[in-house]
Amino acid sequence: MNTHTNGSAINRRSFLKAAGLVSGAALLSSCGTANQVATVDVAKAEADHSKMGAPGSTPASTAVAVKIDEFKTYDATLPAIPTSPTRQVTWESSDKPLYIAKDIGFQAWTFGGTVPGPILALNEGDDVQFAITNKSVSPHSIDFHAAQTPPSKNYIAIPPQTTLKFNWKAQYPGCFMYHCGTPYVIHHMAMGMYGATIVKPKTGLRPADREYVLVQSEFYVTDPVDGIVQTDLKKALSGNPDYVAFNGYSEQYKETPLTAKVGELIRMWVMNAGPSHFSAFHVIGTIFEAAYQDGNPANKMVGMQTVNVYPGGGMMVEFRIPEAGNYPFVTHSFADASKGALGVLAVTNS
Ligand SMILES: [Cu+2]
Repeated sequence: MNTHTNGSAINRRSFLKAAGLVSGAALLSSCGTANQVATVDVAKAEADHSKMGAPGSTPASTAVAVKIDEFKTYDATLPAIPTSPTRQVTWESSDKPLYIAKDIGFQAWTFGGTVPGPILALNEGDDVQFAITNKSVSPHSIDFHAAQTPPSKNYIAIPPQTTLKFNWKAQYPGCFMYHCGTPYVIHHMAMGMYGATIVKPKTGLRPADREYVLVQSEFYVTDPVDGIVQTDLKKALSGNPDYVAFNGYSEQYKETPLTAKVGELIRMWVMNAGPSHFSAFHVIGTIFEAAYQDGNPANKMVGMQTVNVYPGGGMMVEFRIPEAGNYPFVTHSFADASKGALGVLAVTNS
């Protein structure tokens, strides 16, 4: 993205174009017109960030250590899907420090207090009655890739301490992203505001013995201050992350493997939240019996060794393991695997 006009600013239109958002009326409407705001000023964005109570902004003379909740493994199991065709979904966005790697506390912006946010599991045809209250100190928004709805009406900025409600229908099955779309979008996504929506097809899927949801994402961070790191927007714009993770924590499923048994049908829903890197999802030691682009059963591929999960996209893979052992899963984009996007599937005989 060679669009820098000076040391700290890039042309805004180029920025949005690079982010695939140049036609995003809602995004423009939530931050003024393109004419009103000519540049993305990284320094300003960082200054705004520092006003948001981020621990890194605390002057050294008055700094206090930030308390971070003990890390809990993100449960990758696909939740059971209620049979009711009307789903009331009520979330909060909030600011929260949490761990993204061993001993690395990170100042996050969250949906539901975790990174990624909660897994939203639906059936095709479900009506979602959605409400979100912004408990953060900065404006946020939400964009469901699984929805078809006017962004200018529903993907708008939600001021702090206010609630946005809108309804949408899950008309396509698949593995979809949701994320905050508030400018600067890459900043809000790099802060942790994303998650997966899984929509099961009304025609059903063959029974699986295990169903896991993995969200790959990148973290771009500053040096720690008071034991906590912040998002480094310049690094995010350069696309050189410090950590890459499945479900928000580098190597968490290496420490706490996912499990399966020999011969079981294993289904993984893999969503790539980016914000910028492609995922080359691969399970070492096996081949995918079937893979479905964006998780739609109509998009079937067979015998895949590695699948391309682009930023903002999803994939569903199915496979069986014939012999017990530990089977690492990675992005085969190995710089990112080396930065934490790897885990282990521990397969036992019984
Ligand atoms: Cu946001």
